[in-house]
Amino acid sequence: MDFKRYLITAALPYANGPVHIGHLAGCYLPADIYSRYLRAQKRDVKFVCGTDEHGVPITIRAMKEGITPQDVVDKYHTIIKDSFADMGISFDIFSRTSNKVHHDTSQAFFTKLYNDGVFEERESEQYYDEAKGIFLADRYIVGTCPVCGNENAYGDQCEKCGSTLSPEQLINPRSALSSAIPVKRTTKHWYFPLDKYEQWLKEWIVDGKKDSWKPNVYGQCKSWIDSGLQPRAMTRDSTWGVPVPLPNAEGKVLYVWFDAPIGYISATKELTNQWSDYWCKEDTKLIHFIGKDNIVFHCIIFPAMLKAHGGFVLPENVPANEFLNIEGEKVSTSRNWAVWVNEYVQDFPGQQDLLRYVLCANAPETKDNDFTWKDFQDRVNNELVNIFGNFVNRAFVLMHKLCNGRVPKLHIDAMDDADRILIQDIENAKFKVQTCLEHYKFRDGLYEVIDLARKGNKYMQDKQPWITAKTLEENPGNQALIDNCLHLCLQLTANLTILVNPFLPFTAKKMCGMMKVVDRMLEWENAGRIDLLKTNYPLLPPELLFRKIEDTEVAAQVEKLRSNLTKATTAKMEDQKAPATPEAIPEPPAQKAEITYDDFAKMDLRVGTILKAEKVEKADKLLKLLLDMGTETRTVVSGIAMHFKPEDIVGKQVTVVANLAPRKMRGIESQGMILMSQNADGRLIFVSPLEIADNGSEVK
Ligand code: B3M
Ligand code: ZN
Repeated sequence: MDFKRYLITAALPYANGPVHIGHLAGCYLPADIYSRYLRAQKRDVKFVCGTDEHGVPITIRAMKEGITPQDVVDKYHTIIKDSFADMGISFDIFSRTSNKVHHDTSQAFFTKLYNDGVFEERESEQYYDEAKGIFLADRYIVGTCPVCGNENAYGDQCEKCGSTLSPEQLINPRSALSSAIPVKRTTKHWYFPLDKYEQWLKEWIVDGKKDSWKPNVYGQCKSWIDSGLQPRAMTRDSTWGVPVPLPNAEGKVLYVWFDAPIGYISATKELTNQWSDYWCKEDTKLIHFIGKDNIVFHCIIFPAMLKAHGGFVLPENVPANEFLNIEGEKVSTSRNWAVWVNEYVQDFPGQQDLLRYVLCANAPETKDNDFTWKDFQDRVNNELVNIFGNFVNRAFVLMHKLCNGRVPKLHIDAMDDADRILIQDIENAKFKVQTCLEHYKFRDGLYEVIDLARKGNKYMQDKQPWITAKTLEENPGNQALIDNCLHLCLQLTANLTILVNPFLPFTAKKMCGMMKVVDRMLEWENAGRIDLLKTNYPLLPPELLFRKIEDTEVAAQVEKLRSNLTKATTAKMEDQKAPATPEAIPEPPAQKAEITYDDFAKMDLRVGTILKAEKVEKADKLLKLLLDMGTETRTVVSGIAMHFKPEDIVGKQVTVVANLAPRKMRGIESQGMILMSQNADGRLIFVSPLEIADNGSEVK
């Protein structure tokens, strides 16, 4: 089919942490290279992405940090967006799934399926944490492993002995969030009958995509389909997410993997009024760039949803990459074993293309690959600096020295075989790079670009125009040889600019500046030509395209990884209160002097519920709370404003010291004090009854 439009999507990153270089290598960089290439081809392209702002990990993160989910996603949306912009990832839009267009779009999608009778409604029993008021996924339940006795086994697996578990098998199960004992509750959800799409998926993927999809992608899909598909719940019990648009569905939201891919549609809507051209017209080529952990969602579930809805194009290809390990180990965000993009940008200002280069040259296209800082250094120094940068620099320097700073003439009659071979190499390079890019072989494509520079270097080395220059006095006609050599080297440089532009856009821009050409030269159709720079056109002196990476920088980055790991491990130990090495245990607060029972009995501790909370004017730390104490209400001024937002704590039950002498703070009389505990990291936590207690009841 002849495609008229291209819609390129890159997986929507969860807005619960910054992005690392594994993300870049996995999908954002290839998607960007592909989009830039298509634009250079003057094809009609939209490249869409945004943050995925729903799902359990985000609510958990919010709970842990004592902030709202909205705070979490606001923070990371900005960090992620900036990282991509810094790295030159050229989205046409970077949206977010918490915005209205997306809520409307995903609800309308759900409603259409619902009205068409697609969903099956089912009741099931699920674990519920009464203290936190939420349903618990299996991995948020912990308890003692029945196999090995590990007290911190998860509801789906024991990490100590490797047994696969279900929450029912755990001895003394407790919620990982509150330590409360989980109880079973019946809940109703809407299931998408994937099983009914099995036959269709077989035909579409197993029979239809064998030759066009990457073997890693095709293989995963086939084994999924072969092992039989089951209905999947498309809703969840949660307060964070896109509400299920049905009556009597309070507390239910769309499953994050239902709404997130629809985010591609919403983002396109936000981008252009012509959005439906890109989603509904058959001659659109839809390509999803993702990492391998997202394959089933993009190749099986989302296409089945699109098919059930009707009227949408299906992905033409899903070129998923494998994972990028770091220094021989799997990336782990919880252990902070990662190279964060925002930190790279800070540590190597202005050197984005070095990272783009290495991540593409070493991309995990067919298998997991390893990123090491040593390899980063080697590739930058040996390939970018020594081959590409060196060639361009020499061509410019020699042209200034031997040709008066202007593009010399090409003397046809003085051409030899080496010149003709080089011209052929330039022409071939275009087709080689293009073929690679059309087939999502970005590594090979980049290799061809460098290879052209390598050929340029060899050509120049063989011709040695600086030696020829010494013969000019005797033989002035030899200027033609010098001219031809540098003419071709400069035309080759112009070609390199076009070919490298999708991969290293910052470099291409610098090169355009040196050649004083406008961006239009970068159009792909110009590649392969040797008349891109006009004879006699004056060029600027060369700029340094790439800088070398020093040994000390490599050492510093490796050290940074190791020390991050140590810090993260220490923090995690504190978090879990697990036995830690002596130096990792923070000093406990000093114990107070002994008191008698009578001392204790003097305190009147009672349960109360926060009815109202508001900031105290001109006092950063204070919140004014109104408490329901059962038979009365009380005002308490509390120094917790730096830790909680007023609206987030309304409704919480707290413990109150009810007989503390009243005290005026900022003109407000505080009639008591609420009890808080404080973690090693300074976080405050309410001391609350585990179950709802009567307001005003005594704590003894
Ligand atoms: N947020 C998972 C991930 O970041 C998920 C991708 C959604 S793409 C629609 O790996
Ligand atoms: Zn075990």
